[in-house]
Amino acid sequence: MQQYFTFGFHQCRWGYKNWSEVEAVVNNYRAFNIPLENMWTDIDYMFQYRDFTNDPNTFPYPEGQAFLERLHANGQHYIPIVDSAIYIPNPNNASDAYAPYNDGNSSGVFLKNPDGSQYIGEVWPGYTVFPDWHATNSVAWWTRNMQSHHNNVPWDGIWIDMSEVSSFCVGSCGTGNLSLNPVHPSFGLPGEPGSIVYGYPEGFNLTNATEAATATSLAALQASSAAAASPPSTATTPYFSSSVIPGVRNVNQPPYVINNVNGDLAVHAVSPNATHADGVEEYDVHSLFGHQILNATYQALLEIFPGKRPFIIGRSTFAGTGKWAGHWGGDNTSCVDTCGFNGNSDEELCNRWMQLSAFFPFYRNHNVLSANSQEAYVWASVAEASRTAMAIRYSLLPYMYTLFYYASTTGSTVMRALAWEFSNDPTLAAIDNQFLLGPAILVTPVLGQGLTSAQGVFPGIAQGEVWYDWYTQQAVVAQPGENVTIPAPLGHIPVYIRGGYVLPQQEPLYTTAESRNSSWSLLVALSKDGAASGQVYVDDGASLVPSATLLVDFTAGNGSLWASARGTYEDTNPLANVTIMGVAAKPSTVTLNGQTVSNGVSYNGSVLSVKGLEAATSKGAWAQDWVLSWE
Ligand code: MIG
Repeated sequence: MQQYFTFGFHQCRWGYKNWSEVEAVVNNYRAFNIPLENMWTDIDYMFQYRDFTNDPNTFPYPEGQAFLERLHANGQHYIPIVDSAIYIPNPNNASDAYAPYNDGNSSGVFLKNPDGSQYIGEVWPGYTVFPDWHATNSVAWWTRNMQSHHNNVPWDGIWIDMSEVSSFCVGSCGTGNLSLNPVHPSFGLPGEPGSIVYGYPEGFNLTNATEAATATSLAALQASSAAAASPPSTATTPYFSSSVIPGVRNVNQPPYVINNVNGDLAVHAVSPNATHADGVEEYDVHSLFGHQILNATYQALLEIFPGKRPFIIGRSTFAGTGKWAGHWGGDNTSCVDTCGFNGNSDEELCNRWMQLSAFFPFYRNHNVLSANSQEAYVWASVAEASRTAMAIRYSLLPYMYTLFYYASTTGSTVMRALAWEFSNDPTLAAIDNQFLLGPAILVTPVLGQGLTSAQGVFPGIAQGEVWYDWYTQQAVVAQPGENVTIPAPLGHIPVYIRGGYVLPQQEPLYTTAESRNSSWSLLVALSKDGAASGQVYVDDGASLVPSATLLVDFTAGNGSLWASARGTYEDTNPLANVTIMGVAAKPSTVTLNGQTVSNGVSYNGSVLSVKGLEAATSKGAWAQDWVLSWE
């Protein structure tokens, strides 16, 4: 179960230069009235890329504290990155001391070489060591360092990166070399000469011909000077280890097919021969590093925020990690992330992405170093599209939160493939361009460049399933299996509501805290038999073990809608509106608990709308059970 705030929109990028730039982004979102819940910083905030430090020039603690006070006062949150490797200082340079290393070294929490010396790889800070999660003191050491960083920068969650666990050199490359600490990785960073980001999404040449032509020729120039500097190697990758000695275990080059660089498992990650405190070789537990660092971080956050659900995402996870943390997809190209990570984004792609991922559980815009800015306010059409989609998302937060409640208590899913929900229809197994959010929201996004329509099916039609257009609230007319062409100009994402469901809503306001504290509404989508049901789960949105919860059941049928609550969590927000889709004829009376509702009732082509119920529910929408009837 996640905290409520984690379902708000997140803005991240590699390359925010200092606190003022970060705060300017927060202010710009506000100025453009695009909800921003969570602001993130990448490795840029650190002092020389060292975990648990801030650069005193660009991200000083006092300025950060003042900024975070303002951010928190506005109901917003801050999440920094933490890398998996720990800088090991040059022992000959007394001014280079780094406390988290010294603490860890004396606590015996770093991976070793087979000969018992420290395993020293290379990551962003230069030479690094790696936490050994098998060592008895590792979690306590990790927690201490997280705690002291949090004392300096009161963040709200943690982003764990490089946890595969990644290393830039092969093997224990720092052994004997600590006085030669590399000041720069052996590859160019995005934006550095030779690595300028000239990539754009498909179709950029059609929508921005001049810029695209310039970028293409500069990219060609960059590629040809790179080729001149280092001619392409003619060596082919040997898939079988060349150095297999029968009967001898070589964990870096095991005697089976591995499609890794030079067939060597020590490339790009800590070597499989790194050795844990209990003698276990990294080879045997490699895939668990990412899982264990998230567990350690989870334990640390429980110490820092007692009783609260830790908010953590990680790049490497394993079966079961979901109990402690979320997962994000790492270094995707700009074609597959919210507005895209690697390469530049453009207006059209970012517009489509901001709308699509408004229906994903984790909604984060993230960008690579030196690529063009892609915050939602950068293009007017993207700002508008974002506001539109975010209003839908934020209005449905109670529905999404309830889905997470069931996912965390029963193992059910949040985003669903169509075939998962309609498992009796084999034709749906191939559908990968549409998805359901829970059982009742169908999203059919535009996935191609330059398109003005989407294509999608409406599952279950043959069995009498009814689908309502989110925007018009009218039932869709479609044949079973028909691949329907749906108009979807830029800025419009097709969304449908499944008949038979009651969706709880609150007002889409700037932050999730404000939304949680606003009036309720219900969207009732009647099935062909005029029935519907649903639930909403409510608690304080933060506690690991809430002291009070509320579960409300909704049932509609025969011209009535019942709400019936169980539990002791007190929510005093009134009920404002009930919208019922699929009402065959105009009702002559609407009653709430037998009392005629005389104002705020309208009927428009199968949609019955009842507004202004606040006065009748002023103690809270679910404070007592009720029945709304129409006939
Ligand atoms: O080697 O911290 O996947 O999200 O922006 C790149 C910089 C290191 C990889 C992560 C990406 C992050 C980047 N990191």
